[in-house]
Amino acid sequence: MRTKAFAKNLIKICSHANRVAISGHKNPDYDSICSCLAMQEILQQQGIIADVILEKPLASSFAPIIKENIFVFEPTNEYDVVITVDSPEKNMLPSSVIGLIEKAKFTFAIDHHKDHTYYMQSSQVFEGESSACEVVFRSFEPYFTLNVRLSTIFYMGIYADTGGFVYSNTHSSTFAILSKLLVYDIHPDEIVQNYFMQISLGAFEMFRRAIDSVKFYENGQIAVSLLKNTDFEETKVSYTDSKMIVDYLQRIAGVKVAINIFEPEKGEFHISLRTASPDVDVSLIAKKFNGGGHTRASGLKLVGEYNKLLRALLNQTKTVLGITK
Ligand SMILES: [Mn+2]
Repeated sequence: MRTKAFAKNLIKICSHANRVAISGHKNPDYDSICSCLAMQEILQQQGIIADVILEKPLASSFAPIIKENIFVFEPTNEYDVVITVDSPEKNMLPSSVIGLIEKAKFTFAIDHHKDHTYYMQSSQVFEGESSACEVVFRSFEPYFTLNVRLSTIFYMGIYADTGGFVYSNTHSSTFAILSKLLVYDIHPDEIVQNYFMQISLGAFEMFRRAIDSVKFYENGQIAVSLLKNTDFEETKVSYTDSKMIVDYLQRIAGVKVAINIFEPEKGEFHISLRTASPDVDVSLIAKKFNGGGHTRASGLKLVGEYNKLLRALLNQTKTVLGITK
């Protein structure tokens, strides 16, 4: 349900607040960062100063939209209002933000995840919408004036979460927003080349290693890649820069589930699940292990012995695929 009251109420409460904090999820992606920055700019247009809280400085790939922003990394102030974006669960937030929520008078969540857990006092969740950026755009449209920077922010968030406007979460409403953004001189070709296509040499080295690691199961229906802790130690490449493999294996004909495993810290496994099959829901695999996400793209974290957890992952994947034997 689209509620205009949410935006009106949020603006009203923020305009009476001393301090407003905005946060996305840990290990932020473009949609998370961009929806934070969009909220910050929208509030600023309403005469409200808000801080965007981050766990740690961002990778340089976020450069075009962050240079004029000051993030708060270790909040020492208390905030009377906390707004979260793109975060379906409280435990996905930076720990400092969880502390801020406990002390805040008013708390709001803006999200598009279908497994949103309604952990804030007031929530605006449009399930299945392309991105948190789209939810922000639709909810707050009466309260902002687009400009080059805000249009760039929305474009980058929506581009990222729709895989370049092709995932099943891309609706006519998404293109309706894009047509409004492209009125401004935002150079989508340069944004896409410089921030989504171009990769560092380190990212390429990790992609090469990940490709080399791929194993197939169940007659090629399941593909598994693994970047081990030794790969991270040898290359010194960050986890964020090692994820190029994530959207790749689902492209192989016959592959129904791509399981991409990363071990940035010894014994701690970050797992990204992808599918391009319309009849497969990878969030059902992630949920089994307390992970979450979307039908086509989900993630989870596991700690333990690799062979054991791989077996558990494969078993649950087979169940989701309806493979009984
Ligand atoms: Mn998102």
